[in-house]
Amino acid sequence: MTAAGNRPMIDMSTQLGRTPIPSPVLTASGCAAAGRELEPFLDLTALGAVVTKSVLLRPRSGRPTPRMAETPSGMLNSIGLQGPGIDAFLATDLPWLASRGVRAMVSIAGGSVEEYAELAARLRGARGMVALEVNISCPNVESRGEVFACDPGAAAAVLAAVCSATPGVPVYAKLSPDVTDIVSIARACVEAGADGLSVINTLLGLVIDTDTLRPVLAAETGGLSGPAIRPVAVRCVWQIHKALPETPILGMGGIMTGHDALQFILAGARAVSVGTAVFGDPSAPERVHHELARALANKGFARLSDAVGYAHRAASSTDVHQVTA
Ligand code: RRO
Repeated sequence: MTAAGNRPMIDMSTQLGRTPIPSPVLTASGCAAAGRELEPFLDLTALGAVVTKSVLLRPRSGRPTPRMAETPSGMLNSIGLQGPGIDAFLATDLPWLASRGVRAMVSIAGGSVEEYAELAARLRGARGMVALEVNISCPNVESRGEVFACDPGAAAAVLAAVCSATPGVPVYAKLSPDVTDIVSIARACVEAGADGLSVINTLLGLVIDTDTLRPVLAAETGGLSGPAIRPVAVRCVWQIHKALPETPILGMGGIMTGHDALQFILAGARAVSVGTAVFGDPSAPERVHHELARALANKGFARLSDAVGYAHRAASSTDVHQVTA
């Protein structure tokens, strides 16, 4: 393996849908607003894309505080879709990303199929947007009935509406792990027109304070993220890639290092999002890119694409990738 300076020469390019991106590492929705707060810490243009906090039609203040709690190897949030709404997003956040040449994967969320469709229509042709992530899996909504990702029919209705409103833009459906059969939801989204799948959102959790004898979060339940959920996320990517090998997957859930990212790639993801890690290390997405390149080189891969889904192959005694450099 050749190396430039300390950096291995690995082809790290990949795609969002059919759109080429130079790095498989993206930010994760919800962990850095529209990306501006990460600018002092890393080169945002070198990332695959910045995935923005889910935007709604109208501004929203979110759920009451406290709305974050530490958990073993993770954290629980009940932000509740706080954000400026689509008008401010289109006037301020997206132009800021576009002016700096940062690729934006725009995350949208709504309370009805019509709201999702309207958001998609508002975003049609927006400068700087390279893909849409349709968040149908936020756990912090008023009722579980609003979690479209828990029902194949509801998930498909949202994806069909969004895809017909934004022709030509790769559309990813963000799935929830809190279902019995994630493959059936994934399949419904793809059959409805989704170009790819974001796997996974947070898991619904609860922490109780043993001093106050009450839930720590004002909203009671919240979404669990961080390394604690990584094996669940890798399992979901694995199951979906096995059933739908041609469908691009953006994997996420507790990625802290390049080796964590490599697990997702080997399970079948073509790209990954780094989320909770940025709270402790805002440069984590850039670091994970370089660590992933090194981990791939150490296993003898010349291209990221050769490693996608590799763990599904039967092991062989002549397997060059078993050699650690
Ligand atoms: O805003 C949130 O509370 C939130 C969202 Br939209 C989501 O998709 N996942 C999450 O854990 N929190």
